[in-house]
Amino acid sequence: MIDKAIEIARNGQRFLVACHRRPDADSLGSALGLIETLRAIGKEATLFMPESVPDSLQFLMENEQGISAVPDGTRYDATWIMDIAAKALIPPNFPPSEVSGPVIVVDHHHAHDDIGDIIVRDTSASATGEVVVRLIEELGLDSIPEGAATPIYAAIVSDTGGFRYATTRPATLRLGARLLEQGVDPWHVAYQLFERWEMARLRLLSAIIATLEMAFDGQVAIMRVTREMLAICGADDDMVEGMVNYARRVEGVEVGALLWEWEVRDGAGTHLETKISLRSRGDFDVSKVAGALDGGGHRAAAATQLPITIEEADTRLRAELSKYFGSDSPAAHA
Ligand SMILES: [Mn+2]
Repeated sequence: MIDKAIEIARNGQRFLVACHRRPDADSLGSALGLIETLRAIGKEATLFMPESVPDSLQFLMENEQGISAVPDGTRYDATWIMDIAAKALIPPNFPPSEVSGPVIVVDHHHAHDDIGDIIVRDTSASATGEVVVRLIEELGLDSIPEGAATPIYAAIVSDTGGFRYATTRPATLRLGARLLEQGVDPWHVAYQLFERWEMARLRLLSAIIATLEMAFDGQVAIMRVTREMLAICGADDDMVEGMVNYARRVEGVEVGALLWEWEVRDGAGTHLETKISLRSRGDFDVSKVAGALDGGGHRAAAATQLPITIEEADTRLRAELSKYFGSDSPAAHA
């Protein structure tokens, strides 16, 4: 459906561009890359950002404001949502269709839900940032617009873990080279994304690693993070991002898991649920486990959120894993 998206980009004038809920570098980087592209072809493009942008991504926002609500009376020719595969990830206050116009999804995940009127999806792309470059080419631009290069590079570096994951293809590295040729500063991006941690985040890492338990004969490592741990460390939920990778890092582990006590705010106040983040070293498909627990994701990275306590989530996760890894021997604390 890329042709339809290109037609809308050419014929429309005013666009809204949104990220998925709790924006990450790929979602925000692709959104900013697309916004700069639409502006380069003479269109109006506005970033829809109803949530706060994590500190590690603030460097992308230097020249961008974003709006948290659509001004009364505004109508868009289309609204683009970047890097989204599940309905639950539609951002808060997302405008109704009479305001948004047709919704165009630009993504690289295997779709979990049916979202959007027009889908531009390439599951072979390492990042949605790569799909944006495809749009740039289809629009007939001969280069990546200035201002789009750094956000697109950030999107790709982030989703490939610094060009390390199996999703890194020759085309990914060629695109990386092209972006560097356009003047992107690789260390600036890597430093902001990976190498600049607040003290509270290091304290949180230490606390999370202290909970690490080996299970299923060393094939699975399970960690947890509770509201109390976050409070003690002075940390917030954004800082939990990526922590699950430390569980996978243990030698011999096939699956790393993080149980994350999650505060849900709704009309009735707040209550606790549990997110489960899963990472595989590559041989085992964690999206099967997440899928069986009402979630989804990729082979190597998947997640779910369940309306149960962290203890109950731990039990359900182990029951699901036992279908693949045999019965769990008594847990040995690392
Ligand atoms: Mn992505």
